[in-house]
Amino acid sequence: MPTTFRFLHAADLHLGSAMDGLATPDAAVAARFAGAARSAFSRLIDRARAEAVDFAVIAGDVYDGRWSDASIGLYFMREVARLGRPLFMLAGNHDAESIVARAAIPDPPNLHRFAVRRPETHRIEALRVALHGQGFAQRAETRNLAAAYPPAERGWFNIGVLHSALTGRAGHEPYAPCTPADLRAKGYDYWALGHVHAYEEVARDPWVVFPGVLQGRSVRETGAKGAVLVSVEDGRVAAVERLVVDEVRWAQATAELTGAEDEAEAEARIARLLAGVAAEAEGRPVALRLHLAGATPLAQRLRARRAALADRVRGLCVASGGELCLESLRLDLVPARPAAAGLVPADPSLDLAALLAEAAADPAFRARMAQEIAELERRLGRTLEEGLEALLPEAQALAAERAAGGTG
Ligand SMILES: [Mn+2]
Repeated sequence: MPTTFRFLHAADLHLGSAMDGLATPDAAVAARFAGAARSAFSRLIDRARAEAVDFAVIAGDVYDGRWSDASIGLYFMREVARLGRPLFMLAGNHDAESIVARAAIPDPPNLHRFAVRRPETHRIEALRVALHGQGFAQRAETRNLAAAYPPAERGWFNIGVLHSALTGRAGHEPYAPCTPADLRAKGYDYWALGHVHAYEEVARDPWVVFPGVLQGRSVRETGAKGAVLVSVEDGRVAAVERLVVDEVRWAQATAELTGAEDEAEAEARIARLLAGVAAEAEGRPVALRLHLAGATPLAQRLRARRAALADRVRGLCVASGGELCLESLRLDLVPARPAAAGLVPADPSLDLAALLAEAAADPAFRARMAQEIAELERRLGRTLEEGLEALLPEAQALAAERAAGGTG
């Protein structure tokens, strides 16, 4: 009885999704981003064929939404047929049965869908594998679908396939909610989840895994993306490894410019950062959101020449050794006096509030204030004396606030 096999677990292909926020004048780069979701899935099929996996599971959101035409469906079916192994899939919230009509395109014979009205079990007799799952009939599935899944079949390797946010995940609709304890109670060996776009190994006993989105689609989905390859030996999970197949990548990085005294130094720091981002992407195009942060005497000049600065950074992107383009440039800089100017640096032990209170109590200071107020009264033609006691604390608070804000 062969109880040693390997399978692929993917989810959230979001075929047909637009790339969000990429503005590049380079048409070739833009086209590569636009086609990235398909390229990533085709690469996944290539890997599955090369690894000779026994079967594959896709846990929902194959399609991002209703098809504008049949080309996305035809593409997907062609790739499923090319896999040449059984593929089990269910509908998620984005491609719920009510959203994606598919009647026009017949499924290839190796494609098996889970029912949406009730849990369904598919079996691979030769491997003694039982897969349990239920797809979404409607987008907003608020029931605990897992609760109705059948108990594990004894002597079989049991896989639960589920599109769910579990107990809730930031940035994801809380669909098909359930707890890890609900899943454990079924006695399955592996839970193939979908819906959450970040890779997450939720548990190992049993294995509960979100493979994450197959291809990042905006700067909110940064880093390596792909699916997982699960190896089963003697009926137990022996290894779960990520298969990184993304075609393009999104990244966020912060260049720390504190202490950078001139533009050459600032650019050198940015260039070092960009080289690191490019290296990490391993040859893929990267859409980068670059933050410039810190306290530098350059702050005001950089802010004032933002457009020129962005062009300068684009030039550094070209020189980075990778294929970087700028998603956006965010400036989070505060001014600082140049160290070379020989000014006394701010003394953190200086208690501004105490100094102001002392000044307010000083008879000479009060006499000077009275003089100023008398002059003001003369110009205004009315008395301000009553307002003096009220104005002082406010002036103190304002001065303290400015000092804390670090404007120099
Ligand atoms: Mn989803």
